[in-house]
Amino acid sequence: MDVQAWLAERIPPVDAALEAWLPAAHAPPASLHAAMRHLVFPGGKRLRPALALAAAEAVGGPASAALPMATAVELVHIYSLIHDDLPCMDDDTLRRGRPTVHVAFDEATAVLAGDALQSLAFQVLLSGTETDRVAGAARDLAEAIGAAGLVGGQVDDLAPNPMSAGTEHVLSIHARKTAALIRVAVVGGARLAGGEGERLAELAAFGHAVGLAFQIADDCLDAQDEDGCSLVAIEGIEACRERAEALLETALAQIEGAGEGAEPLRALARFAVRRDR
Ligand code: GRG
Repeated sequence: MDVQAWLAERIPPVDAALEAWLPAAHAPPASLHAAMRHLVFPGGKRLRPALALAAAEAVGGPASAALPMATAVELVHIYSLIHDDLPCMDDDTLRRGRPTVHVAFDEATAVLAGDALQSLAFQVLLSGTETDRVAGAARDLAEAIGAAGLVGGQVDDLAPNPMSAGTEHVLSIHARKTAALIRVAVVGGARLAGGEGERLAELAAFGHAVGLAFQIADDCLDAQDEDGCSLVAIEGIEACRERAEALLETALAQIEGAGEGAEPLRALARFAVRRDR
């Protein structure tokens, strides 16, 4: 299938929702609002929203049912990028070729913009009308991005030389720091479209494997970066490429029985792992 054509149709409503929910850049406090928008527009690949929408289609719903989840996961993703770039964390001055938020604004504004984006994510998600589905998705999102997920993974990533603890420890960091948000995007998107039971369990396993494969593919793309917590430094680039492909196969096997409606999800998984940026 033509994943670019699918994305060209599905992502504009996500961009429109982000635009509608984010406070206007000129409204006071303008520095906060402009900082919140800095990495949202222009955005990145919008991979997590795309996965949420595709998961909705995979369980037979319209992609539009997953729009609150798609919007929320992108807001959380942007918050995590802003905080990850801070001097007390990765200390990066450039992201996607533009100044990071603490460079374009200041450190306090960057911290607070990240905080506000995280709050806005839950506001958007909880504004969905199917209250039982929304409550499940919000609970899953909170778990995925807290101490047991994104934040805990980041803490272990920031520890001195996390790679010295070996492959399993690095995979555990990747699982929490990267795969948890990808998994919850998939599961939450499916939940909002009415997915339940075994289908959600399969999609959770799919999301976990795609998330790990995505991060290992990222490690391969950043192989020359000696600062990050990367499996490439332990296993070498060829072994990592093979591991990412094996995880992709594991992921696809989870949704083997999901039929034609899961084609966009399969195509996105391949794109996430085989991309060149
Ligand atoms: C600070 C709480 C906190 C968490 C930070 C997600 C994260 C944890 C940090 C972001 C930096 C990073 C390298 C994360 C690993 C996941 C990853 C490869 C993020 C980049 O995702 P893309 O490629 O980004 O989807 P775009 O630019 O396309 O939006």
